[in-house]
Amino acid sequence: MISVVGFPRIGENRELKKWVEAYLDKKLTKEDLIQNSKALKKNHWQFQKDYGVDLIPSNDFSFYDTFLDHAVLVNAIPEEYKSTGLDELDTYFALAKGYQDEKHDLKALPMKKWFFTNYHYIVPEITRNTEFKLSSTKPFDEFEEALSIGIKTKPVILGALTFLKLSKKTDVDIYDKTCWEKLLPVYIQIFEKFKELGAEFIQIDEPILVTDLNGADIELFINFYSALLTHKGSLKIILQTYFGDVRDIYEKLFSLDFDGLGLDFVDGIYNLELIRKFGYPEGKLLIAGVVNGRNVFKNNYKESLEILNTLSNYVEKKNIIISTSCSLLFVPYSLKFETQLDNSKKKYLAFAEEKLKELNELNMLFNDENYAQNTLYIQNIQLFEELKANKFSDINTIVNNLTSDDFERKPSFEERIKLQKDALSLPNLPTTTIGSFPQTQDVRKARSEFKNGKITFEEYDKFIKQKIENVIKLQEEIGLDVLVHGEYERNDMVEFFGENLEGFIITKNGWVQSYGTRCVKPPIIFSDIKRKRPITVEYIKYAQSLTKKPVKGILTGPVTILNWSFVREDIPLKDVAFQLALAIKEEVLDLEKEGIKIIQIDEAALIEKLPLRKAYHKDYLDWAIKAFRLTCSKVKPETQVHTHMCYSNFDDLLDEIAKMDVDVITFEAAKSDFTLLDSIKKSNLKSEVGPGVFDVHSPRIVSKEEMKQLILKMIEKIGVERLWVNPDCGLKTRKENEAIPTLQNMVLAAWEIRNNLG
Ligand code: THG
Ligand code: ZN
Repeated sequence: MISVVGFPRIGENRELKKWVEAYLDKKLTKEDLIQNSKALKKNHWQFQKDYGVDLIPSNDFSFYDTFLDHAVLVNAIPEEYKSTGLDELDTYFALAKGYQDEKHDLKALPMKKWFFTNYHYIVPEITRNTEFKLSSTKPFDEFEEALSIGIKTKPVILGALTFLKLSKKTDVDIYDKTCWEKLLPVYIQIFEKFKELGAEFIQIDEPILVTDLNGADIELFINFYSALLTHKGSLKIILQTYFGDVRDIYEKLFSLDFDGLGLDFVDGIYNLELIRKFGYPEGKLLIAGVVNGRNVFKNNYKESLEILNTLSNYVEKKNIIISTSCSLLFVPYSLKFETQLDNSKKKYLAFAEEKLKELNELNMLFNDENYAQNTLYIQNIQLFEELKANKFSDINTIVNNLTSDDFERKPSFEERIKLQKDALSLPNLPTTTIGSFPQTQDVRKARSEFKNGKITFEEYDKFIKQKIENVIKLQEEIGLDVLVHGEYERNDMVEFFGENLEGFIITKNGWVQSYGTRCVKPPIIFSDIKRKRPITVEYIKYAQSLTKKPVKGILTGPVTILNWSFVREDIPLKDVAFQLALAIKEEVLDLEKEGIKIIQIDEAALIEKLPLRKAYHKDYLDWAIKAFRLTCSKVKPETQVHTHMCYSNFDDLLDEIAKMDVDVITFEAAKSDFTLLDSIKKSNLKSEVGPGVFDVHSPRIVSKEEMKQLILKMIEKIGVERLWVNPDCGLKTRKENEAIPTLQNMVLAAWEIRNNLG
């Protein structure tokens, strides 16, 4: 049998994104949005059925985010969103995007990264007043929609522990029986409803089980599911985990009445050890995740079959269901659109569609006594032999020849910062931006016309230079101290470097959902990374030629390029990170040579792939920080190195971040409390800091007074000497009429405080 944990929902041509955006823009009716989406879901179910998938997921669709869907399902939504008079769908979008009218000013609920992926989920809030009750029919409607085309799906429901742990809690203790006992009846009702509808399998997702669990987590889990599973009746309940192994709870799961366990054997190969050590409960299904749901490389059949064969020593073969390691949400749809891609590369890749085929072939081989003679198997072995011959070339020699000098910037921060202050002569509270300016329609149009050959390079280049001229003038008018060139030549901060470095595959249609309707197109790291030529120097140099103020050269750091790309699985991440670092280092030195005095090496995603278990943090941070240091160890002391980090929930990691040894770090400030600034003060971090004074993700125009108060508070916390004034992230997704007034107010706020300080 074959199972799929979840399927991408955005549509093979991002149809859903376009419909939802059009609906929110009032350019598509509600009826059309709903009808179109129904058709899309049916397509996806039929598609999986045609590929022979037995356990086809439903309720993995979402107009925005499945975590938010679940919050709505169990009624974990704040009261104020219910008093708007909006209908169910518009209330849902109000939660996701915010809502304003004469009487309401509702913010969007916050987002967080989903484990170590580049997907963001919406974080609901649970309070003492949250009244859990079944409040939506979405999972049941979808089940019936699929039934109407003759497909009995496996509804996917977010599990209680993952839901409770990853929501924001205000004045409630989730471990208190009175909390989770109120949630239990909702899950029981969900079971009842699916029994009525004639469902056979239900998949309960509990990825939180692959993180470090404490005794209370385990107790809660066992209590909740012991109670719930007495209500399952004829349903077969699969406990689905992914993104790692379940070492903290594995053998304790045996006593629970689940009908099957979904285990990840890609990110959680230790699950195999657990089975070896503790065995497997008799008669239960094992959903064996062997096809990687979050990378785009072909499956190694030999390795997968070895795993499956080992498993069959502990589990009856008929009870082993071949599956994806996690939802396919994290990979693009299909290679069929990549017509420009040479087969010598394409043959190593598998997107969602090709992964369905792999599941099918693995299932066939696993059930074939003589699979070793099967051509599919033999061809796959050959493919991986070729790939082995195609290992990264001289990386080991280069990396082994690096000495501690290559990672060490000299002299010390204290000495450098003095030299920099002299060289730059910036005022107190220097003002700057993170790098990108609004990517207006004209910019997107010019880029796409250039890519499609409708305009020449000369025309495109002239356009970009004009944009740079305008943005330099604009920043001078606003009165910013450190300027940027605006990044008009870049589509995405990672894809752009992928396009301009050797070793990457760039896809035409390899979109994956990042949040809501927003997608990214991660480049694929395929072979040795080399810099063919300077990448950013010309435009940054041009920008600097237009002004006497310092222009900050903006680059993307090696760890962020790595974490937002698809990376080969047969080469250690560390090696790839170091190769990237050496390429970025060349760019850094070229910028410096051309007279750029401030260089920002963005590490927006430095800790995104931090292992989920604490025990493995050190190793990751060691090489990640080393890779960063490699990029800037050789710059002159008077050249100022900045970095920018998004999602600053790195309170616990400040001493590690201190090891990056940067001169200035800008980051997203904690939304309302300033605990991070307190932590910074207590940590080893010496850098100057620019905690964002406004949230770039909101269209709101922020007043001078509001930012003044904020800056004063920051001064109180951290002192005026090391404080910069800047937004919390790039302005790329803002409109000009939103960004410019707020920037003006920001600069005025800094000026007034500066003057008062004398
Ligand atoms: N680049 C990459 N990953 C990221 C970010 C990024 N992950 C985290 C964060 N930033 C996610 N934020 C966004 C913000 C905007 C968009 C995508 C992710 C976006 N995408 C366009 C869209 O969906 O319409 C597509 C790209 C385009 O056409 O320019 O706007 O910055 N790699
Ligand atoms: Zn950012």
